[in-house]
Order: sequence, then structure tokens, then C-alpha cells
Amino acid sequence: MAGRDAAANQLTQWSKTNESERAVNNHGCPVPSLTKSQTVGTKGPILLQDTNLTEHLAAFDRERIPERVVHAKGAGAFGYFEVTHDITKYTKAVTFSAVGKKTDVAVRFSTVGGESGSADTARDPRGFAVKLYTEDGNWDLVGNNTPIFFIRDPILFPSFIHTQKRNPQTHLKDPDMFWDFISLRPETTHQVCFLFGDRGTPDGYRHMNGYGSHTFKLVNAQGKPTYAKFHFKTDQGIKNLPADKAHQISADDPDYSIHDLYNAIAEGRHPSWTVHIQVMTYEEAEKFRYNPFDLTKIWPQAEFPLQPVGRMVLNRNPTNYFSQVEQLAFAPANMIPGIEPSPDKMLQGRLFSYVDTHRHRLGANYTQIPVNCPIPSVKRATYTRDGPMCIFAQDGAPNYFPNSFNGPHECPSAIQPTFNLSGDIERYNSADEDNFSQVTTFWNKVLGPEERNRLASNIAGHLKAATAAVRERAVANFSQVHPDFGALIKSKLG
Ligand code: HDE
Repeated sequence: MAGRDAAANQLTQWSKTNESERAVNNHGCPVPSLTKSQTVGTKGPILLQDTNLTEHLAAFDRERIPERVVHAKGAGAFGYFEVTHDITKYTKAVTFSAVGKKTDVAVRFSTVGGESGSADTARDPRGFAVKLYTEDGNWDLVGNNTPIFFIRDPILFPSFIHTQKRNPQTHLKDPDMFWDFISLRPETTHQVCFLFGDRGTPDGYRHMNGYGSHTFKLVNAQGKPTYAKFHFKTDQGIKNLPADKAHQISADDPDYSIHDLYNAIAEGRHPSWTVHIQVMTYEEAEKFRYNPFDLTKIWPQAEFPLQPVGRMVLNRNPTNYFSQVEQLAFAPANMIPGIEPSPDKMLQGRLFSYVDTHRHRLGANYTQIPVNCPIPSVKRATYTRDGPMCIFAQDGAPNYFPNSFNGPHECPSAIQPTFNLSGDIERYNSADEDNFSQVTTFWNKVLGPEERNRLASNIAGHLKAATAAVRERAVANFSQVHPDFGALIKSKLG
């Protein structure tokens, strides 16, 4: 077994603890053969009565479901979140009710743009999605390894993603599409500098941070709201792959990150993240110098320091990838009392999109798939009913409300506090809301000379394939971050 890792030994391990059982068909009837179809004579033809064969083929014909339209390639694992610091002054969310409290989690990490067979080490943001199975139902924090995002209005998302995927005619990745959109929407600059910097190729999923990214609203037991952001800092330390190594691994081991996560957990090296929040009061948000709900910007940590909250540990691999990871359905709309959406337009758009895609990808009753179910102590007392693949029976409970027969009742503690808003309804243009100042700070204060050089090289290496006008527009944007930045890219473009 020399040179074989835990992932390679999975079948050997399984066979040590499992006896071979008789094979049955999907109705439980013993199967006569797994290698021989039923034929008339040795040369055939095959009989329609061979339902053993037809069940085999029919099941195979239906094995694939639509892959996720983004974040199709990923790895999942299970574990727990433990509270280490009291934040009940900010939120009544049951997850945070006491120091030491543990909540089970399911986590899925992913790349974004590639198909489900694409290489793990591609230059791309990484998804960092966490489902917390709480006593008040499932709370999903569906974040990335970046605290910011490319755009600030959800209506741009389908176009943005189209430009990162394949050209509709050539079916190829298209540098013109990519850089045309990026350069026409300069609010992408901040995230593009993250993407083409060192953190654009993290070394697997264990060595990267996660961010809830959006601003959320925390509400305490007295109904007082506070705005907050969530940060998951890797306890393994940040580790990135140099661009050439990432490129090489994409050929040698395209499933590098799945391998790394699976083996670490199987070998007892359980990865963990320290969880922090940043908080901003309502009053601070009203007066803040820019829109605190703008997803293309961070909240400076000097002004809004990280406050420790807890720790997340992953200690269990899935036992079936399809049922537990492919069918795992995250939705930013899944919040629990004490955690609410902020006005962030991107978050608002996501509140719709995820549950919508799940109904398409997994079916109307996707919440009944075990990995998506709340913990057993959460009694599923609802007035929603039936539909395809409904396995959750509510026996004789009334299916209408109000009723006089002890049907499920409303829950006053889940009522959200009043939120006063006024404004003119309009389609506001968010294109010019300060696209560069935080990127300038990033260039000036965060990056050293070598990091700047690598960032410019990575951008130029990709941008060089775009058409001249698009290249020039992109360079002009980077020059607005800092003239040196634009000049460096230009020189590397030759
Ligand atoms: Fe997603 N995104 N997204 N996204 N996203 C999906 O949902 C979408 C955005 C993120 O491991 C899809 O179940 C819209 C930001 C992760 O299963 C889809 C917008 C952030 C995952 C979708 C965004 C994310 C997804 C595809 C703009 C980080 C993978 C399959 C308003 C804060 C979750 C699915 C997993 C997946 C839509 C922007 C993170 C189509 C409309 C911002 C980690 O519904």
C-alpha cells in the first residue's frame, strides 16, 4: 500500500467493515445476475421481460442532475461550530446562546466558473458555504474566500457569469468577453485584484479564509438590531500556490483540493477556522462615508475591529458524495431568528436565486433530502404539502390555517423588528460609486513590491489575449487605482 493515501484506500477500508450482501433490485427483490442479460439463445436478441436489465439501464440513464450553474466543482465535509465568545448582546440567534455551545455544520467549498470536471487549482474565487443545523432550523452562510464581490447590483450577475464561462458560438473561454465586461464595469476592479493576486490560487481549501461577505443584520433578545459581517480565519494559515505550480497541478491532479480535504479529515488532521464578526451600529451605518452595504467594499478593520465568536471544525467526510454534497442545497435566504438580511442589493437578489435554482436542480421537495433537513428535534410542522417526491407525511394534521384542530400555530418570537425605510422608487445607477479608493489602499498599503509585480504579471498574462480596445480600457481602469499599476501592466503587455 506504499504511496497510497486515505482517499486511495477508501474501498479497502470499506471492505474491512462490511460483509458482501445479496444484491437486490430497487424493489428489494434478489437479482439473478449482474453480468448476464436474458437472451434468446447465446446470440440474442434480449427480452423485454428482462426487467433486471431495464432497471439497470433506466437508472443509469437518469444518474445526472443539472450541475450548479456556478460553483459546480466542489468538496464537502461535516463538523461543528462552537461558540467561544458571548455575542448575545448582538443576537438572539440560538447558535450563539451560550459559550461552549456546539452546532453541527455541513460545509461545501468550490471553484466558481468551471464545470464539475474542471481543475481545482484554477484562478478563481472559492466558494465557502456553511450550513448550520440549529434548533431554529437551518442557517446558511453562503460565502466566498473573499470579503468582497465583483458587482453591486444583482441584475448584472447573469451577464457577469456568462463572460466568465464559454462563448456561445465557439464554446471556448473568451478573453474578450471576460475583459470587456470587467473593463466596462470598473466596480469589478477590487475583486479582480484579489483574483489575480496570490490569493486567487489558494493551496487547497484548508488554507484559505471564508467570509459571509455581505452585511447582515443581527437582532438581540430586546429586538435591537446591529449590522455585522462574518469572517472565518483559517487556523491552518493562509497558503497559496504560485501561478506556475497551480497550472502544473491542474494537469497532474485536477482534483487536488478534494484530495487534500478528504485525506486531511480521514487522517485526523481536522481543519478548523476561527470565526469573528465585525459590527456596525445603525447610527454608524446612517452616517458612514460610503454605502456600508456595498459588496465591492470592505469595512476597514481599524474602524470595525474583528471580534472573536467561535471556531468551526471539520471532522467528518461524506460517505456518499452525490447524496450528501451534490444534493446539498445552500441558500442565503435560510436565516434564523436573530439573523436577518441587510439592504445589500446583492444579498437581496440572492435571497431569491438560490431557492429558485434548488427547485430546478433538485426538485420542489429538495428540503426533504436528508442533508437539507433540519435536525430531528425541529418538528416539520408546516402548511406546505405534497408535490413530486414528497416523503414527509404530516399524517392527520390540518392542511389549512386558521383551523380549530390544533394545527401548527404562529411563532411570535420569530417576528422581525420593525425596519423603517423611505425613498423614491427608481432604477439607480450604481456604476460610479467610488470604484477605486479601496483598491488604491490595497495597492499602496497591503501589497509589497513582489506581490504587485505578480499581480500585474498575472493580469497581463490573461489580458494579453483580449482585443486592443478592451486591453486599453482595462489598463486605463488599473491606472486609476495607481498610475504605476497601469504602467506596469502596460509594460508587461508589451
Ligand atoms: Fe452565488 N449562486 N450568486 N454567490 N454562490 C450559486 O446556487 C447567485 C454570490 C456562492 O456550494 C447558485 O445552489 C446570484 C456571492 C457559493 O452549493 C446560484 C448572485 C457569493 C455558491 C447563485 C450570486 C456567492 C453559490 C448556483 C448575485 C459570495 C455555491 C448553484 C446576486 C458571498 C454553494 C446554487 C454550494 C452558488 C446565484 C453572488 C457564493 C445560481 C444571483 C456574492 C459559495 O443560485
